[in-house]
Amino acid sequence: VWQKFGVKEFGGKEEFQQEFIRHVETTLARSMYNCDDLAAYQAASQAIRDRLIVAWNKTQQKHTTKDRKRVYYLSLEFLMGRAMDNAMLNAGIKDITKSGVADLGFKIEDLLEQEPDAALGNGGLGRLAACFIDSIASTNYPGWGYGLRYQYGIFKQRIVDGYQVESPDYWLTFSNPWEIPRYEIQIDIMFYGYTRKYTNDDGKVVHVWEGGEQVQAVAYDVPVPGYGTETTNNLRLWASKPTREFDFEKFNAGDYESSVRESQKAETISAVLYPNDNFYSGKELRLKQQYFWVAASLNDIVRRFKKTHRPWKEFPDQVAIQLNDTHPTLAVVELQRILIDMEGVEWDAAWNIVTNTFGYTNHTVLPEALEKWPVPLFTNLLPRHMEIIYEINLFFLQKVEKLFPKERDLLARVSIIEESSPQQVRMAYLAIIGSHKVNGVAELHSELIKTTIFKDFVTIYGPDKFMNVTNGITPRRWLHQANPKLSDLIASKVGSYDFLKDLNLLKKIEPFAHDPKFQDEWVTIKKFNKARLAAHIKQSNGIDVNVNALFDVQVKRIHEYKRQQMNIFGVIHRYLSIKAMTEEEKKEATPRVCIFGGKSAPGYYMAKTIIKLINAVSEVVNADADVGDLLKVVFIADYNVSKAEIIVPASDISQHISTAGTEASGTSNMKFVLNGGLILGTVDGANIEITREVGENNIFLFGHLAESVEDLRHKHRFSDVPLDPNLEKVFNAIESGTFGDPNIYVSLISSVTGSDYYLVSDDFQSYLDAQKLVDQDFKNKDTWVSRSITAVANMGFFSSDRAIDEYAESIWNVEPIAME
Ligand code: 26Y
Repeated sequence: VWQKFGVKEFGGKEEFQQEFIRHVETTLARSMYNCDDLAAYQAASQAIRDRLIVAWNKTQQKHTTKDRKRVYYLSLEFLMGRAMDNAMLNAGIKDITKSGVADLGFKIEDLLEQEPDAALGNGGLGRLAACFIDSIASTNYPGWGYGLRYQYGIFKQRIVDGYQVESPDYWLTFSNPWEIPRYEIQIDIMFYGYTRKYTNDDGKVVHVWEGGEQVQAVAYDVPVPGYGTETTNNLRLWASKPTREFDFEKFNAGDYESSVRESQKAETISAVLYPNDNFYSGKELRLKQQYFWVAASLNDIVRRFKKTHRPWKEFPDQVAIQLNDTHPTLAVVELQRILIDMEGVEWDAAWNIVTNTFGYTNHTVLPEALEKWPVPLFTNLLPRHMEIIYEINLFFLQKVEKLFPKERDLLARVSIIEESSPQQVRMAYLAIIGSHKVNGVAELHSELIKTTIFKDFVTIYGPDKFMNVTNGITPRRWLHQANPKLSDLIASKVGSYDFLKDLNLLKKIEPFAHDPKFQDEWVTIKKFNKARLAAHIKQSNGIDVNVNALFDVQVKRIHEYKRQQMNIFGVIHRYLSIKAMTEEEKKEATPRVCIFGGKSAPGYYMAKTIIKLINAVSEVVNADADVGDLLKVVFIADYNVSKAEIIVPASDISQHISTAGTEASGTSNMKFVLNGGLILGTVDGANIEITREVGENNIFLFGHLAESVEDLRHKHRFSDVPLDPNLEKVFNAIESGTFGDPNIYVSLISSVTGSDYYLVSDDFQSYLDAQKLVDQDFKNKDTWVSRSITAVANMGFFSSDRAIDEYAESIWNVEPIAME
């Protein structure tokens, strides 16, 4: 039946089928008799995409005629995952599509599996950008995302002999129906060269930048359909191409090869995503990517603004630009350059426009993740930008000196240029100075940046420039799409699916937390989701897991600060305990399945060692007949958005156990609780706010607090802190060869027995205690399920719609534009 909800204008099932067949026969040039799942996926996508494009066009026209302020979200990463299911659900056409393809002999689930997972991001930051553009569209804000169209997303991970092995993720093998190439939108981008200045006829000093290498940016547009609204926004991704005249001379002179080599070099700019999460490595190509993307995006934004024939001072009334971390900070400099060098705006007026346009979001306090570009590299690649940075810095330091004439060290501390050798450009400082608002991503994190890394800037600007916007997740993908049965059950009590647009309506299920029938249905759905994951594990790892066991999950990038090593040490401790149990004791024990997943940066030795240990433990434990169903250990290879959609709904417990003060927010914590899993976590990031919302009885917290971390680290440095005795037993087991060659784990162990920077030993006992509580509480099924329901009922705050409303209200000053 055609639902009223089909906001993206499908006439109904028959019309969909006609479109589907037309695309098979014409777009794909295939016959319906020779149409496999891949072709069917492509044809169905084309049919859906056509609808999105109609809605996209309407939306863009509307936004242009309304002529109101737009927001641009600049992110080097958009971890979108698959598009088809999301497009159908957001457009309200899943039912007709599903039954439409079924009539033609296809299962929708099989078609969905054909789509490659668009993994143009590393982890939390990239997925946040994807959730945010979903919310911007769903809440009817006029807003675009700008990013890079990497030909290779984050590498694919395989596990060979327990080790991570990377292979390239060429995700564009078959044409991508979810993008619209805009070959007509081509922007010239320059690198290198030199600067000159001269005095023009009016006696004005004019700066020019010329003589460098040129490449072209080509736009690819990805429609972003809002849920339950016709609003369809745009994600514009840039690809690099050689300029049309690339080496015409060489080509004419018959030097084809070097001519082609040059052209290939241009394409490498957008070829590959850097696979580092929370780790800076100063590669020139990365800076090139940043400038390429920023320059193309600003050119586009400025061109759109100029069409309105407004005076420049109105630019910030029409345009808000959000910087997703420091990666797009060059935009600050580029806009200043456009205004003063190209448009003839005076410095001060231009700088006013710049600072009123930008907002900067910080995502980390880890020192190794802060971008600092060496001045020589910077000057060579972007000579004019370096000059402008010096000017920005000069004016800024003059202002600081006036405000604090006696504080000489302050100037060195806040200078954009770090006086190291070579000198470095501190991108975070440039981002702060170039923005009107700076925000952290959870309350604790936003406090920490004010009191630690950006303390001096609070002194200079006052506290109002700094604020918090706690992250959120889109309930469309992370509840409705990933867990349709739970979404349906919730809807049966809420009375509609309105909670997918107003997540606070989840409160309406709280009265049913102790309702036996509701509890039963809740448990049945969890079991179904666990069985779905168990089937996946059986298929990919060949391991049988018991769906009645407690599913304990930690999936996220592998990083020492996230402490997967603590988790696996805990698993070893559990294994040793089981080995020491009597048969009577075994009957009392709670069976567990410990599930891990996540990628390590290819060059991160310690993270790779952690993966190896997890797999080594898995091999030994799963094969040990003494253990049986009491413990299974699983490492799921190639964790990505699509796998998260299967894993997240299946957890009983998920672990978010970073050293306090290191995880800015975390967002998977929100996804797990929204799906009825409880958290075992530290007092860190958004765990704190989740505790406040769901109540402290419905979360398992442990470990030292952020405020003690510095002291503890100090102790490790200046005295001999004894190793936790349980951890010592675990290390003894590893060192005695229980999990294979102990030499592999020497540095992993000594990082703990040595300085223990991440306080694994300090938190270990507290961690084991919390785990014990989890085991006990899981036995009490009634209480467990009521806690699960209560937790979900109180997750409304963590919708990314709420986060976007806060950005819109307090940073962007943009308002929704309703369709119709
Ligand atoms: C310097 C560069 C190579 C770099 C690349 C990626 C630096 C950082 C990152 C990624 C950072 C990241 O993903 N941060 C995470 O952002 C999430 C969304 O705000 C937070 O929830 C999470 O705690 C934080 O680690």
